[in-house]
Amino acid sequence: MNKIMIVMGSKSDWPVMKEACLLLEELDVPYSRDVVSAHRTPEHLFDFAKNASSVGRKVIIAGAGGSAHLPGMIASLTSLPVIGVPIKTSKLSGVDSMLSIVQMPPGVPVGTMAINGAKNAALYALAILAISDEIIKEKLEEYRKNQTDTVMSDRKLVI
Ligand code: RP5
Repeated sequence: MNKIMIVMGSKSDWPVMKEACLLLEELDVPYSRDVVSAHRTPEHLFDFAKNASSVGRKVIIAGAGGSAHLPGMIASLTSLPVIGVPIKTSKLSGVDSMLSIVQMPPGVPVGTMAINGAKNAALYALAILAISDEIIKEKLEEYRKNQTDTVMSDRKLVI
C-alpha cells in the first residue's frame, strides 16, 4: 500500500491538488488519491480515516475548500500526520478554507499549508517520511539542491 494518501473534498479541487501529485510523480514516489467529502460522503470519510493506518498509510494530505472540515475530521479519526491544503474559493479567496483548517482544537492537530499550497504539502509529506526512509531523504535533498542551483543560476540574469 502506498504510504502517501492524497484526498480532496471534490473533483473541483483537482486542479490544485494535482500539484501535489505532479511533485510526487516527478520524484518517483508512489501515492494514492481519492475524493472524500466530509459533508457529502461522511461514511466514506469515516471508513477511509479509520482504516488508513492499518492498510499502511503513513501520511495523509487532505485538500478542501470553503467550510473545509475534511482534514480536521480525518485527523480526529487517525493518529497519522494530516497535512491540510486550503483550497482557494471564489467568494472568500480561500481565507474561509484556511481558517477552517488551521483553527483545530488542542489535541487534534492538522499541519496547515498555504492557500492552494498542494506542492508544499507533498514536500512536507516527503520530509515526514524521510525521517525513516533513506531513499526518500536522498530524493528530497536532491530536489532541494536542484532548486537552489536553479535560483543561483537564474540570479545571474538580474545582477
Ligand atoms: C468542499 O467544497 C470541496 O473541497 C470544494 O473545495 C468545495 C466545493 O465543492 P464542489 O461544490 O465544487 O463539489 O467540500
